[in-house]
Amino acid sequence: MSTEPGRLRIAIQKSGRLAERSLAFIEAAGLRVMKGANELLYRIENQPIDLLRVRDDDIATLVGDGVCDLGIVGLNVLSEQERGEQEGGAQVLMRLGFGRCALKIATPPGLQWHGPQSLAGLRIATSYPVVLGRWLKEQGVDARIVTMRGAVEVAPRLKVSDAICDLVSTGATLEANGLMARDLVLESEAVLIRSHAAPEPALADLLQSVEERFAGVVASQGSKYVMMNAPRSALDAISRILPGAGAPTVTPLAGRDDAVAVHAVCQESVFWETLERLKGAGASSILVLPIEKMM
Ligand code: PRT
Ligand code: ZN
Repeated sequence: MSTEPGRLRIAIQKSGRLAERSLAFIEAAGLRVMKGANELLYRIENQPIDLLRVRDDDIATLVGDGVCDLGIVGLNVLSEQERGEQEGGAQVLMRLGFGRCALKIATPPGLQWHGPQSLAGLRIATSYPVVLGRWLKEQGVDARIVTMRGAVEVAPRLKVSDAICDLVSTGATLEANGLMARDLVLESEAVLIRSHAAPEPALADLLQSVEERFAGVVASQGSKYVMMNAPRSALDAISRILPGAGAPTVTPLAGRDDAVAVHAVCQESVFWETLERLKGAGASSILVLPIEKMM
């Protein structure tokens, strides 16, 4: 793979479930993606950054080996390939809030289930033998792992296995195959990973600024800007109600000594119930606004 010096490299999935969302995430950080003729490599127009578009299975290796500085990959894929720091593995910087799914144990409904112990002595088909093996060990369960590259959900019907361990998002695939979800092995979503190898010295500042922008995109995703008027006497009560907010900004209201304007960034969802509680505490003219950028 030919890569140029003087440019930061980010590995992303070329096509598949994470591909579009990864590009959208990068663009949300103000990096303008040029979709050129080169299928393998997209350039960022306004920064010396290249996007390497690859199979998701290769992302952790590219970042672990220092070929790429950053990567976006499913935590499930990363956990399966985990190499540890001594072997040059990659470091998870942050969860990105998309590509959510769960690695679950599922069985035919006829199998009696009393918890993970029910898997003892059974055959479990999966594409995640490493993660499953680790989980079984933690649970103290001795079972046989049958590794399959795909079509795991048909294994029990083909009598290849008694149970499966597979990714689930809506659950439709399990249902279509007459399987019941029984236990959670790993909760997954797309994560940003970083190489342990230091970047080229000239790119260190750029790498830090990209990481900060990405953190800003993640932080702004679930956050809301909340504004209201409130009696001074209710400030303590209101601060306690605001979900995941630091100290709110309090400013005087013209011509009113008893009331103030309160502004706060809430890191968690602001529900109708929250607004009703704020109102109950004396707040009025409550506004909840989306946040576009945050740093
Ligand atoms: O070509 P490449 O190797 O890059 O891609 P891939 O085929 O290995 O992966 P891809 O594109 O299918 O998925 C990429 C990543 O998306 C996964 O590694 C997960 O991190 C994430 N993801 C999120 C999912 C799902 N949701 C998901 N539902 N990956 C797979 N599935 C499968 C699931 O296994 C099931 O068989 O989709 C099927 C439908 O799920 P239900 O529950 O909605 O029916
Ligand atoms: Zn893959």
